[in-house]
Amino acid sequence: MISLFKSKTGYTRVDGGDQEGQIKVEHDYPLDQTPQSSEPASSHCCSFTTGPAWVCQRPSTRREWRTLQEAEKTDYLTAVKCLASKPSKLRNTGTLYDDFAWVHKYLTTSTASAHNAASFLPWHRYFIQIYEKALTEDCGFSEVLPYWDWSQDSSSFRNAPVWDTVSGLGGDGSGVQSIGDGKCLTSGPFSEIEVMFYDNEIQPHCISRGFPKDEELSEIGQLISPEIIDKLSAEDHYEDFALDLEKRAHRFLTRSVRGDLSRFTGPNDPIFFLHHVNLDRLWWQWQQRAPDGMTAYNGNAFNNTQEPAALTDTLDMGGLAKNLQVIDVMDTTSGHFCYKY
Ligand SMILES: [Cu+2]
Repeated sequence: MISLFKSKTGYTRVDGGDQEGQIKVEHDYPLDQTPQSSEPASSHCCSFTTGPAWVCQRPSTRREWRTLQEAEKTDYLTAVKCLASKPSKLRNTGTLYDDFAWVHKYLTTSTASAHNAASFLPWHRYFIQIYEKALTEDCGFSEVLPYWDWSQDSSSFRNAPVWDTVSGLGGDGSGVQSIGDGKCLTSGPFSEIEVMFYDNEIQPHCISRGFPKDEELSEIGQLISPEIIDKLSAEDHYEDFALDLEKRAHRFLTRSVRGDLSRFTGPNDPIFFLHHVNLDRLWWQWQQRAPDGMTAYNGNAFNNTQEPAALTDTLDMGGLAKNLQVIDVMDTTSGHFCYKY
């Protein structure tokens, strides 16, 4: 059985395979030819003894936005914009860009609703991976997802480099009044994009942001100060760590950007993804540190159930990609994943 691999971001095909995992063949393996398997990805990654297998040989490294070269930032922004020129894979109308907002909103009605629950981190880990795959396969992106370490900007939110109108994602809305207490972006790479969904409605609109006043921003910034993040990362139990991360650091962005981010169609604003890659990074770091980090998973399974969380819980992607189990996404260097931070 073969899983999802691409050698450009570190995947390597291994034919045969002995204890050292000797490499005999090495070339790209197109993602769209990925054999579908109902087995957990991890079960056919690393315990292979005969026939070809693909292993994550050289994980790619996701980097912080401000460490990217200008050309790398441009490549990323260009690929993100490109999603809005590709047709939806889920509906007859709208674009591939809209699909992400649609699925994230759909999730709230799914029986496997992954917010306010243990599944928050694994579901979003898989979701941003699917986003990277769309950027790569549909829009020619050849790098890996960047993240925004907002703790570095906790006391100067407005001046964060991610908001640059040339080499960033554009700043505060400044055009006509739009959805979610925000205004339309009028500058930056995304000022021309029209998105389709707003919460439950089909309501084509500009990307909308509405930063609050500086006083409020500095108050919100305290949720993501380096000291707070360090403290949160020192939690020993998964449930404590995950819920704290979701309810504090995660929500800081909703409150400080507003506009599209104020509803479950938040992926309309591309900052959503840099934000979630950072949350994933904090989880990844926690997994490296905690003694049982690669298997630690507990709490409430989903938002709409009292069931205790289990590694066999399903991550429902609403048709955007095949559903996986939580266990499939625990390790970022095996199975469907091949990255680190
Ligand atoms: Cu979410």
